[in-house]
Amino acid sequence: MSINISKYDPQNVFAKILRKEIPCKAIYENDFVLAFHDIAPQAPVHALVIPKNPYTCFADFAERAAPEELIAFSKAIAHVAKELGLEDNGYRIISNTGRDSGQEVPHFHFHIMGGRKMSFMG
Ligand code: DGP
Repeated sequence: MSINISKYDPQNVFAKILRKEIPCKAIYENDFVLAFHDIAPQAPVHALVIPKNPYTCFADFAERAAPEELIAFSKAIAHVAKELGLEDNGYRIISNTGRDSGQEVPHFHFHIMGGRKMSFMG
């Protein structure tokens, strides 16, 4: 599937989750951020952290987000990883950006994965 990261699509699945049009298993929420469990986990623990504002990808977020939003997002990732019990053994955070990365959902997000030993790429 080819995604368009130059223009935000308000019908993407994470926009629908933010509008509560479809459910999610929420983990954490504040004014800027929502975190929830991935529907197709690639590890024993697999969460997604998304900003509430509409950004298509990491570059869009880095360029347009306010400083307090950037800070809140970073802190939320660390907070959620700790809440999920990943702090001691460690975890992986990744954000796919654009077609070649495999980004499927065109609303910027970070994956948090843990609960098993990771190989280099998987
Ligand atoms: P990415 O390929 O980086 O865009 O990852 C998108 C992730 O979103 C993928 O791991 C599966 C997850 N996902 C897709 N649709 C849904 C959904 O409806 N609910 C939840 N919780 N996760 C979803």
